[in-house]
Amino acid sequence: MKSRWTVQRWALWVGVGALLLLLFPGRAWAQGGTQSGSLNATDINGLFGIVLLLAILVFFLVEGLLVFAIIRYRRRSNDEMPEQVHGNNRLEMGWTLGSAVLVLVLFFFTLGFYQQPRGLPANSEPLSVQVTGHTWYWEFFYPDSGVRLVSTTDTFRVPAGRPVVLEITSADVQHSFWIPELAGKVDAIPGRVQRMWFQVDEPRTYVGQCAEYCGREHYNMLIDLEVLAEPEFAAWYGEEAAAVAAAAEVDLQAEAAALTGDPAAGAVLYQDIGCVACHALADVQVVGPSFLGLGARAAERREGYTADEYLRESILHPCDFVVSGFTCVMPQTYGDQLSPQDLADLVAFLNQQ
Ligand code: HEC
Ligand SMILES: [Cu+2]
Repeated sequence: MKSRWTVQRWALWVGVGALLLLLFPGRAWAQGGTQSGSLNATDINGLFGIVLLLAILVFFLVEGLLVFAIIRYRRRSNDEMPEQVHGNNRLEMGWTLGSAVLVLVLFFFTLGFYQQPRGLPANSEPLSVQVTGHTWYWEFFYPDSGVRLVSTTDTFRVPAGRPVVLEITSADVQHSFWIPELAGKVDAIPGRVQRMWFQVDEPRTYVGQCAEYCGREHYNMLIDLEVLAEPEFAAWYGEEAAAVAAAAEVDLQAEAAALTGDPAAGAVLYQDIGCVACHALADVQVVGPSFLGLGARAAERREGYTADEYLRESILHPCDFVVSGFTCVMPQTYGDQLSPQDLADLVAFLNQQ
């Protein structure tokens, strides 16, 4: 009687467990990593499939032999004494070599996988993002544009159909970057940069989280990833990048205005960065207007601009105001090249002409 009760109790617990699994599958599945959203994840899952297949074969082999032995060599009468065996060289060699071969096969497949993700698909234009773990949020920095996002308030956005290369590090303690459906997890270690990449072809959202216990709010270090179709990504990214550039521009202008310019340093810049190719100091017109008398006329050039403001604007945004008789062929990228001090020096130099 007692043993049957135990069987029933086990059955009950197994049933309750299965029910709980059915009731709360939500996030648990998303973290399983068995659905693949990216090229890399497909490879990881392929590897997982191979390991699983081998494990199943080994399971049935071992359990089969066990059941076979139990039945075939069961004790048939009370006074029966089975044959006693001590060691079997052939068998032992067999299972040692057999397992060694299995391990080698697994090693071979795994090695192939480890090498594969280091190379990006040929002819791709990857997007680079620097990922930094902080207690307790993720920072995503796009070095090409200066766009910076934080996981607590922003959605991490990347384009579909293009590899995204992540350079992962940490600003404080150890974290681990993990978006289960996209790729393996990569530890974020202070003072070290680890690279990984993924490519998602269909626009979709994914969730990820820190996978290394890092303190009180570790549970809350979540990542919302949105993979956008290329045109939508370009639109969003363009806006963010423009906002960053505008903010940098405001800073550059304000910082340059607060500095005292050195005309001698400005004269050197005039030569070195090539203003001299289009502007002359004497009364000769080259491509652009001569700088002769510029200091005196700068304040009158544009309504509402002081001489300094006009000169800074003319260097940073030459095409916003075009001197009559000229077309705007002046480079519009000086804002990216010049430091606030450079700008102040050039303005001081121009004011003296
Ligand atoms: C490729 C030729 C080219 C180069 C290089 C160039 N400029 Fe110009 N620049 C022009 C032209 C053309 C104009 C007149 C049209 C306009 O206002 O945009 C001009 C206008 C200006 C003006 C307004 C002049 C006025 O009389 O109001 C300033 C100031 C100026 N440039 C400064 C610079 C400085 C400083 C550099 C170097 C950092 C530089 N430019 C490099 C072509 C050039
Ligand atoms: Cu963590």
